[in-house]
Amino acid sequence: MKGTRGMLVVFEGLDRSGKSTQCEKLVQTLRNEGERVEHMRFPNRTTPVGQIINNYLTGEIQQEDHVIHLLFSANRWESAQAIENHIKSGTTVIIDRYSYSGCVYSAAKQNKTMDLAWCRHPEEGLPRPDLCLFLDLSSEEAAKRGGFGTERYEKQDLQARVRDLYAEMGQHPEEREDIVVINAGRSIEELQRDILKVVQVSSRQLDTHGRELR
Ligand code: ADP
Ligand code: DGP
Ligand code: NA
Ligand code: NA
Repeated sequence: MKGTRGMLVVFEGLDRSGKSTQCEKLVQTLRNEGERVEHMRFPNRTTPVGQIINNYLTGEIQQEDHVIHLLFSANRWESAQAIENHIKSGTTVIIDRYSYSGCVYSAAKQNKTMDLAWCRHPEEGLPRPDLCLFLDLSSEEAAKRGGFGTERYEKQDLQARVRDLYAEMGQHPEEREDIVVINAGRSIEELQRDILKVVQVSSRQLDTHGRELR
């Protein structure tokens, strides 16, 4: 794909919706086409902040809701400059979860002082994705898939609220244009084809409208 900068594409969805599977396939496909692609994921559990998050998710430690929210956000800010540098140098960046997760998982806790608007604030100023692929699957379908139920948020009632909050974010003027809803209840191959098409369309739109950073 021509152009002066790389695209920023993020995958979002419930736990077990197929994000990591599709993220890897897209990275491979684009690399096979000769594109430079950087593959990232959040939370990035390898940094000191990420290790605290990991211990929280596995249940080894507790954290106050606002504190862990800000740490998840800090974990993205740790990589913000790197993301921007990659994009500017013409590398496509594909990320497994981003700010949308940051907002909906925290808002799903129903803490009185943490509505969606509050949860958005620490995310403001992070590199803005060109495209957010939301892999949409019901919490019932997600629960049927392998491995569900080991980490902190992998409970069906919370996941159901997360899905509703993703839908709410999809209506918001800030994110509406960036989100494409993908029906994730189909085969891996079907999804892969659909996702590639959406990415190609989005890339052509960038070529038409200019690739300056947003
Ligand atoms: P996520 O990253 O969203 O948690 P994964 O890609 O890890 O999801 O997939 C979760 C589980 O579901 C894995 O066992 C994976 O093999 C399986 N899976 C992924 N995509 C599909 C699909 N389209 N249909 C059925 N099972 C899938
Ligand atoms: P995984 O994507 O499988 O590595 O799981 C990460 C878990 O953490 C998953 O349940 C979603 C949740 N999560 C991801 N990002 C954030 C965030 O920024 N804030 C909160 N509260 N939870 C997040
Ligand atoms: Na998970
Ligand atoms: Na994953």
